[in-house]
Amino acid sequence: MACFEARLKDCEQKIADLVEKEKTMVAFSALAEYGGAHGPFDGDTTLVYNALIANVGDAYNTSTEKTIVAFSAVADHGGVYEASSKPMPLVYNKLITNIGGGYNKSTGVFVAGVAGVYCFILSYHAGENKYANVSLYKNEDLIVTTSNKEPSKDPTNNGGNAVVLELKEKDHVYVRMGENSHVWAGGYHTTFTGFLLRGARDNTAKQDKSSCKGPIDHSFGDGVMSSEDRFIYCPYPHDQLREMEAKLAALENKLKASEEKIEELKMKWKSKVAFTVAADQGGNYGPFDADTTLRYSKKITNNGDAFNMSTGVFTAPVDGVYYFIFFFRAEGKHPSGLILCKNDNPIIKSDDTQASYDPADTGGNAVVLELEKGDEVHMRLPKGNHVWAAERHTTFSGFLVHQM
Ligand SMILES: [Ca+2]
Ligand SMILES: [Ca+2]
Repeated sequence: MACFEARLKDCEQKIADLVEKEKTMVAFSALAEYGGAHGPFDGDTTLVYNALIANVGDAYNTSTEKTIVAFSAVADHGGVYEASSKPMPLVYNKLITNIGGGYNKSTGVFVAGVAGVYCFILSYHAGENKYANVSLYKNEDLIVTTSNKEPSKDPTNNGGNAVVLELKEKDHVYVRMGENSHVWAGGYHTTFTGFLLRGARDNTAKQDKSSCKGPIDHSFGDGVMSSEDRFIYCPYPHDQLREMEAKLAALENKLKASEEKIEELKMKWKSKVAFTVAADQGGNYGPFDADTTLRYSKKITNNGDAFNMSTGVFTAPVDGVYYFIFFFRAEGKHPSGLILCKNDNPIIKSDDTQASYDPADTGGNAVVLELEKGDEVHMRLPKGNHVWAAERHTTFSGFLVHQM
């Protein structure tokens, strides 16, 4: 029983620590340790002192929880910007915003100064009756794409895509134009945006149960005690024994509730939900005779596992404000479009009409939603519609903005 009481006390202390974390005493000292020169950067930068000496109260975050990284840039090369027979970097050379200095407008490359979860959104405008193909890369890996076919009678197209990505420090993210493709880089249209959702944080604090070694045997065995036992234990009267057992059971329940509370409090950190998934059915998908939930079978990011890869349904793990963004590509053979639904109710949509002269288009939309724990969000492919579900064109992303 003493052991249970100790565990319970430990749990209660942990709960108090977690709840009072922000009210505890604060004192820190930290060093900037980057092995030499750090910078210069393109814009103002938060210098993260990454080597801790002391951090009472855990208020100084070496790994960036409160670091701000956000950029937006426009490709402005005076008009048509064209790749040769080889892919080439799409350099968004005009800065709108570059907090944290991670984006380089000369090279078009964003370098993660801190590890964490980032969101990127890219868009292009294309004219001149030429093929457009634009992809976002992480290091050497293609992550998402948006493209159009060479239009016959459709002189103008727009495209875009978005992704939530987990990056390590120094990971590169950039946009590349596919071979023989082009965009209109005349200012304003063709943009690249990125921001840090949240820095990496160590959530791996382990529950220490080592103070209770092995199962506690609080029975009196088969009830037969040696005279020595009797001497040591002093036999309890029956009702006193029952009382102790009841007390023990109550303690066990309280302990279980406390341990669950600890997990729940830890979830507050852990449930920073962020996902990006891509529809990967190998080409044209649909049309079908009835409305269908679009399944996105290629997982790019699924922090918190809130998006169910087999059903295509996102379930809010906590009450909060969430952001969702989707893009699709489709050919003109049939109507195309997608509807974002909250608990089966349509919220926002994007669609395009059937047109034989129009070989391909992309569409997309975004929304901020207040969700309760258990609310579901999915993308509906309406009856008679189709999308292009291949090559990471058709994607669905979302993340928790603020937990309520
Ligand atoms: Ca169209
Ligand atoms: Ca088109």
